Amino acid sequence: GRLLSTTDPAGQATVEVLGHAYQRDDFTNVTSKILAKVGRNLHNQSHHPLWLIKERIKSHFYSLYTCRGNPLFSVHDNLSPVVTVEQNFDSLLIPPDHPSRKQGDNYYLNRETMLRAHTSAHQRELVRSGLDAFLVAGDVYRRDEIDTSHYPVFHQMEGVRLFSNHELFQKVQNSEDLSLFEAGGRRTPHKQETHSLEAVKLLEFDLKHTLTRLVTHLFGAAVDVRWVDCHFPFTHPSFEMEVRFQGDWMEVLGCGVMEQQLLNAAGAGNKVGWAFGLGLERLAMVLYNIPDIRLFWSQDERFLKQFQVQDIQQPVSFQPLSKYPPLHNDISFWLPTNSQKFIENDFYELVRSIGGDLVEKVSLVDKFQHPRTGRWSRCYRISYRHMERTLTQQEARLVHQQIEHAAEAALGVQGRY
Ligand code: FA5
Ligand code: MG
Repeated sequence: GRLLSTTDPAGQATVEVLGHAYQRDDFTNVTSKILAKVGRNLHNQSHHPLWLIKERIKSHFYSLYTCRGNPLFSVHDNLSPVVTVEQNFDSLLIPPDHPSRKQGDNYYLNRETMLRAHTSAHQRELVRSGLDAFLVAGDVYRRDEIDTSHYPVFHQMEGVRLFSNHELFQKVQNSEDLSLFEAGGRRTPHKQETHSLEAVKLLEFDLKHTLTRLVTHLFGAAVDVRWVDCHFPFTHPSFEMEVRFQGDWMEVLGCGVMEQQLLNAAGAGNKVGWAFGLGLERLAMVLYNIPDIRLFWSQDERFLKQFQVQDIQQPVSFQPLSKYPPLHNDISFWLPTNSQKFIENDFYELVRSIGGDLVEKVSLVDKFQHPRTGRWSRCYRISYRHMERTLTQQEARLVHQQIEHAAEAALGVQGRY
């Protein structure tokens, strides 16, 4: 919070986003660097790799799932990223004191409004409008760590599918006795209290089957996939899918059986459903072998022209731009006497807002406590790398010094430079 008020033009009482003015308050922490990205809509920019992967997912769902000859899933890719805090959290049953609401993790316009942190923020309104099956694609905003697969603005695709009793059980023999709901049930690791086990098992199977089909459609049958159990306040049970990428497992999506309380509140209490949210950058990185998430923001024709295919199904053989060498510079400082006052994401944000896309990664390399004063010291290594040319040590030094000064001015740390 504090950091940002100091970097914004003094005395400005409102923040302008997409033509609307929002009253600033003690929650406002959005920066001009971030606001400059709102409205870029990379996912709607024809032949951008994020557009291409979105189109391929859409066409997969259109061709596979139809209802009397019409696509079953409707697609929403133009919903404003400015949402209420209520939409982003409360509508998804995320409790008032949940850690995901922290100012340190989100971009707030003020106490009531924020840049959405996930496309799930639109689940309730779309279900309420009567839709049974939909996809939402959009830009989402988070204050997060800095490395080659995390960026403060990224893109998600949400999918939701609801089933009536008849729809879920139609393929099951002797299904007359089966029911979606069961009275007096208990919540277990496998199901919610109101759901019947039969319903949950079919939903879970359909969800995993749908997503496995999607990734094999995108990557081919050789793709290595695994499921990990996890937790979201708006689904139960919940899972994450990981895909093998460059020798490691990379998380590409979260999903699960929708909490019935959410459906009840959205006027669909007679149905059950599943939902997923996937990271479009992560999938595009795997599909096209894109080594760094910053490249999606590149305006370099050598990058963009590679995605100019005639037909969206045509394979793209992406030639990574050669990687120019990185430069590493360390920064060490004493934390404020009350070390709780130091928010790591405030530091990451400061580094990103000064270093911009020159910063590839920030990693904590050392911390220790002074034996006498009790103060904590931290040392971070900042890796600088330009995507399109070789950086000079002098250029990197200049940026690094600005970061050193700004950290002292804004974060209450004391440089050991
Ligand atoms: C969510 O955002 C949930 N809303 C997903 C969900 C939807 C669960 C519906 C259940 C039902 P998560 O924070 O894990 O979950 O993010 C989902 C995906 O977004 C991740 O798997 C990853 O692919 C991508 N992602 C998350 N953070 C970043 C980031 N900083 N940069 C790039 N991609 C990211
Ligand atoms: Mg996750």
